[in-house]
Amino acid sequence: MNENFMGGRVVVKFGDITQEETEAIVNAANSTLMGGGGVDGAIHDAAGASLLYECKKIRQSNYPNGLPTGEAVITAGGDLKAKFVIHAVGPIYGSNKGKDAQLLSDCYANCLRLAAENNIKTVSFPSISTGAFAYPKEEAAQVSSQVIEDFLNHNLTITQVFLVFYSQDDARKFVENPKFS
Ligand code: AR6
Repeated sequence: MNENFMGGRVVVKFGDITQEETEAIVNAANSTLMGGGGVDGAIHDAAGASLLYECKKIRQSNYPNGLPTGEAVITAGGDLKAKFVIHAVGPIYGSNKGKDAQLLSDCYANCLRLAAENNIKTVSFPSISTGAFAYPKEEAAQVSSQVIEDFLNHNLTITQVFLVFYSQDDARKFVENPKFS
């Protein structure tokens, strides 16, 4: 099942994001940038040791206390097909004093901004925060679709955004709850 929005600029699919061939893939990281479980673990495994090495350098130089929630940084893709990985820290649902939606939106916006600044034309996102960080999938769909639409309406560098869900059921939950106009 591949569902399209915005005239094909947004494609919803299901699969393993480590296999995507877009120029960049997004990692749902945590503030340590040192890897973890879920999609973060899968991306670090598939990319190889250079990813962790670059993340350590970023921590040392710019974020000694960790990458704040809602922000994103970019590294090379190591052994991945994608040339770049954009590492974003999503909100842990319910622990941000009512600012979960804003922080999730910031995450997507910062990833898209970094992609455009690096002249990246195609980018794949996992469903940030909807695993270990427990963001309800239907709510996340409404937040992510809105921020992606806003961004793409004002930016022509990025030609296509892929939303890669790990199951058909998760992809369906997105397709049934988007806020695209
Ligand atoms: N491809 C695509 N989607 C995936 C894959 C994959 N290979 N693996 C999992 N997902 P999560 P979070 C989906 O927990 O909620 C990590 O330990 C998964 O089904 O990976 O942002 C980090 O280090 C879910 O819908 O990320 C952090 O500590 C979505 O990816 C923390 O978890 C996100 O699930 C981040 O939690």
